[in-house]
Order: sequence, then C-alpha cells, then structure tokens
Amino acid sequence: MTEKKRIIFHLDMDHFYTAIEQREHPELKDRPVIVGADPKEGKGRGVVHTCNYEARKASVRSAMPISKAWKLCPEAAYLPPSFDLYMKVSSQIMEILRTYGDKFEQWGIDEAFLDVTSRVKDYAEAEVLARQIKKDILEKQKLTCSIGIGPNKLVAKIASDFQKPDGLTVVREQETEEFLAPLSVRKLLWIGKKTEQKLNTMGIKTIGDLAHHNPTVLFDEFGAAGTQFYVMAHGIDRSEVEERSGVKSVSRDLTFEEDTSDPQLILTAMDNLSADLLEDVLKRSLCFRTVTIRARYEDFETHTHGKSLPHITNRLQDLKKAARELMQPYLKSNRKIRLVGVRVSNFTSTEKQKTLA
Ligand code: TTP
Ligand code: MG
Repeated sequence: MTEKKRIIFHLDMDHFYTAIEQREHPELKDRPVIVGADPKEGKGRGVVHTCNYEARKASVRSAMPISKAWKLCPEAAYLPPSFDLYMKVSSQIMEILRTYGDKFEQWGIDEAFLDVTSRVKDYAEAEVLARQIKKDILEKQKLTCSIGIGPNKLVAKIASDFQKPDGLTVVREQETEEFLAPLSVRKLLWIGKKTEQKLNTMGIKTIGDLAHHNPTVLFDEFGAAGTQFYVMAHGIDRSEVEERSGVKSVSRDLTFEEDTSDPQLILTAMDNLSADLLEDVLKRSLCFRTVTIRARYEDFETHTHGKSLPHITNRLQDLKKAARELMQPYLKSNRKIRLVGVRVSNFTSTEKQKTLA
C-alpha cells in the first residue's frame, strides 16, 4: 500500500513575548526589548524569557542570566512578563490557525503544526496558503510568524526555524536530506546539549554526519534512541499531526497544616509535589513542556505563574528547577502561604515518539 504524501506546516511566532509588548507599547518600536527578570542595574537575578531581534544583535538570548543581558545591552527596554496577556494572545492565534488545517496540533505557547494535505494539491499551493496564514495573523494580531513546510512534522519544525523572523521555508520531500545535512545535530528534537557533546566526540557535528554514521554504532552508544537519531537524520518522521486529546494537564497541590512563610518548607513541598506528579506523568508515558505553579496566600488570594521550557522533557530535575524558579516571587511576600500547587501541561506522548519511525 502506498502512503499518501503529506504536506505539513509548522508555525512559530517571532520573538513572541516581546512582539506582543511592542504591539501594546508603540513607543518601544525599533528599540531592543527584553522580557524577563528585573535587571536591577546588572545586579538582578533570574533570566531573560525572550528578547526581540534588535537585542539579539547584541547577543542577548532566551534563558541567559539577566545580569549578562544587562552587560551586553544596557540600553534595552527591560520589561517584566505579562503571562496572562501572552496566554490570551496565544489562544487567539491558535483559534485562527486551527481553521486552516485538516488537523491541528498546538505545540508550545507560540507554535503549532497543521496537516494541510487535503487543502492543497502541491507545494506551490502550500506556499500560497502559508502566505495567506501569515497575512491573516498579521492583520488580526499585528504580529509576524515564521512557517516551515515539509513532508512531515520533523522537517516542518526545522524549516520554520530556518529563516526568522517573518520567514517562510519550503522543503520538498526530495530536498529533505540535502536541507538537513549541513545543520547542527542540535536542531533535531530530542538531541539536547549532553547528547550533542557525546555525538561531537564521535565526530558527528551535523545532521549529515549523523545520517552517514553506522546505525549499529549509534545503537550501541545510545540504545533505541540512537536508532531514532539515525532515522530522524534521514528526515523520516511518521508521527501524525493530532489534537492532543485525553489528559491536558496533570497537577498536584498541598495545603499546609499551618500557613507558612518559611521558604525552605515551601520549596521542599514543591520538590515533593514535583516528584509525586512526575511519577504520574511517567506512568502515562508523557513528556511535557509547560510548568505552572499555584500559590495561595493566607487571605485566599491565589496566583498562578507558568512557563514553557525550551525543550519538552520528562526529567524530574527540569520539573523541580522550573517549579522552584516559578515559586521565587511568592517567597518574598510578607503574607503567609496556605497552599501550593504544581501543574504540567502541553504534552506529547513518549510512546508515540517511540513509534515515530
Ligand atoms: P520561542 O518560540 O522559542 O522564542 P521566541 O518566540 O521568543 O523567538 P523566535 O522568534 O526565535 O521564535 O519561545 C516562545 C516564547 O516562550 C518566548 O517568547 C518566551 C518563552 N520562552 C521562555 O520563557 N524561556 C525560554 O528559554 C524560551 C526559549 C522561550
Ligand atoms: Mg517563537
């Protein structure tokens, strides 16, 4: 049976948080803008969430310590995050996008996949459709995005990142291997810093190097993941674009026996909740990308605070770190805390990834 050739889009908004801030505050136009922790004249702790492309020219990057950003770009406008606004804009964009595909899958706060196979007859038509989507989002939201078009999710995702901002990259099936070959192995989903280092020591730097490596050696080094890397390096990915149904989030919370403002007690509770929650996540074979915490003060005022991690994960250390970081602002209040909670969402199934090939 021959499979029907698919055409998949991956769309990623450009410098999402700062683009929204610039839209809301026109006086920031053309200035470097950074959303993140308070820089406190270079003494601030915490990190950059994101920055616009003007700030990137000064080498500022997401996840960088805010003190380093201050050194690189003191003239930038530094803004605290307005997560509720970003979430609202995100859902408005997702509502626009879902109408364009036969299948739609939100991926991060500002990313989504679309399967447009039945909507276009070839890649030329797909490109026209992508331009239409970009125009629609620009008109309705005054924001730009970058779209990658490819024969599967893996290639589409890498393509959307290829030309940014305001990019459109089309990779036809027959061009896939050539397109991927010169790119760093880090571009492949599931290859993090440590795996990259190990691959580098084996002389594998680019996706092309990986595609030409002996798959048996990769299996010996990395187990089943090694086979997966090899398959991905050839641009093969059979996973479907699918609306994630079933569980949307998993959460745990705890009400203290007595209201407390002891940071140690609160953070230990967060660690325990994270461990308990992760067990549940692993049982369901899920990986997550978004972590949200909840803090309820003694007067019942409740705050939630979330972030998308740079990579999907199912590691306890990532969850603990994110939950602890997100809790920091609530430890400084002079009110006592009565309840804390942790939630993870934005799932992908590890089971599905195993059958990717
Ligand atoms: P990205 O799409 O990775 O980044 P971006 O949209 O800011 O920039 P690009 O043009 O390169 O796509 O992430 C989307 C949002 O997620 C980003 O605006 C802020 C948030 N984020 C963090 O909070 N921390 C991080 O480390 C990263 C990478 C993103
Ligand atoms: Mg983005």
